[in-house]
Amino acid sequence: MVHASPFRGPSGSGGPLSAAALGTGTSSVLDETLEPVYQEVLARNPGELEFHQAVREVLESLGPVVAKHPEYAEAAIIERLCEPERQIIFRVPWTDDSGQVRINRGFRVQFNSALGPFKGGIRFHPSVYLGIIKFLGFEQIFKNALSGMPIGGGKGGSDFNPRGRSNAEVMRFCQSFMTELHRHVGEYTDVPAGDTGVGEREIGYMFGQYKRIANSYESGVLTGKGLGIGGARVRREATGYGTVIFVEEMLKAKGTSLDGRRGVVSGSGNVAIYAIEKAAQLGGTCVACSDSDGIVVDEAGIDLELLKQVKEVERGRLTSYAERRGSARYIEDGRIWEVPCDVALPCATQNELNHADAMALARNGCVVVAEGANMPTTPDGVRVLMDAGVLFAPGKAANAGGVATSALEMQQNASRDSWSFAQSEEKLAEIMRAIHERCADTAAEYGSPGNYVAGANIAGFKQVADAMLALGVI
Ligand code: NDP
Ligand code: 2IT
Repeated sequence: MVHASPFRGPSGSGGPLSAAALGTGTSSVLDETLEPVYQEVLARNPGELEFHQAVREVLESLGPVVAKHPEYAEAAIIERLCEPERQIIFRVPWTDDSGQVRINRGFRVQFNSALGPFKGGIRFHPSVYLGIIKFLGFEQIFKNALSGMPIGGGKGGSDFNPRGRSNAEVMRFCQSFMTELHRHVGEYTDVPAGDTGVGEREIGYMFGQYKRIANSYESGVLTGKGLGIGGARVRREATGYGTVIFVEEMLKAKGTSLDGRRGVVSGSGNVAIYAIEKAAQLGGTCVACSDSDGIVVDEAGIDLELLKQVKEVERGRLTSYAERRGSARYIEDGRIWEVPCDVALPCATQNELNHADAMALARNGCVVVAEGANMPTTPDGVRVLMDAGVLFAPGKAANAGGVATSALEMQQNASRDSWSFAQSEEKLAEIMRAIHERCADTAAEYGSPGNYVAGANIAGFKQVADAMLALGVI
């Protein structure tokens, strides 16, 4: 189903947008040794604009690294990093409730396994095409390295739109998807998890089908499972919690905190809900969130119990939240980044915060932007925020808590163990503090103190590059 979107990035309409629409037109100059690598990526992957954007964003940080380490160029590390190890595209046939046979396209891009088995989520959204899965898989390589866990990078998904589909339809779709995917995944090969449109319900159906085909209760083949079928405590909360813990670390480094701060969060899915929850636990108040139809502004602070009821239990829309909450206003097609805030957390989708949005945030006194979503800020948006002195946390650092906790789930599955909520949450906090420190230290070491984009890209890249060197030309 095609629906109106308040975001200027890809919405429900499917397929790529132009570079101008993505806000990727005004890039800074690349290092002269990296420009030909980028041109080759453009030529080899035509039309995959989000993938081009994600590659360019990393390459823009790597000038000082390749200058200091000629061994990376000699071994063609960057060229190899930009080419996925394996890309799988498959037909997903299923039958809807009226008996009509439907066809979707499934993807799994196994991008890089230098650090461990491919690891990354599965996205179900009508906008999914190869360029989206490749940008997500590429980002995942560096994010997973930053997490400090032994996991490589991959991503999968389908252009299936779960919106409006019955439970039985979602189940049949997931079973058909896994019927093909099962031969490509495994505890030591590739371990998918959730992403947009894929949560505990979908992971449960996919695990059920995997278990049936493989005749093996191989819990470690998927993460994000429900607690009753081998899932880990805090996985559901991990991405949102981790993003806010990262924000708290950034503010702490500036001698301040989240306490008493006003937040605005885009999206109202898994990441957004638990970002709002952790912000409240740390003394902040989130006053707005969104879905792809509109925004809710609730000056009394978002009522989390009601939001969870509407989104997690009823799988409803934000209009339903607004109808039941006296202090809330619903604005159809509203611009969330125009709501004044100290802390902005884009937690919906790629390219949802553009140049004009960044200008509005800076003008309204925003002090920190942290990406709960993957690549939600356009390149020119990032530049506006940084030039205005707004603290900026890129997704591959800020939202790494989700995949890190997935790796903790793998660890618990492998040892047939189950940790308490408190123990798991403390581990997540430790990991986020370590990622923050690593990004900050690396940025300073390479001459860009305070630049978390450079810090994340360089630290993640170096770890993967060194592993690739050690593994030889494969
Ligand atoms: P959910 O499906 O739970 O929620 C997504 C939210 O964002 C919904 O409110 C949805 O609105 C909105 N949204 C998503 N895609 C679009 C789009 N193309 N156009 C307009 N609105 C959109 O997903 P998650 O919360 O899990 O994921 C959100 C972001 O966080 C994604 O970028 C994902 O890659 C990233 N992420 C997720 C992790 C995880 O563990 N789940 C880990 C790290 C990053 P609507 O309901 O109207 O579609
Ligand atoms: O973007 C992401 O990091 C995720 N969707 C989570 C991946 C995972 O394997 O937990």
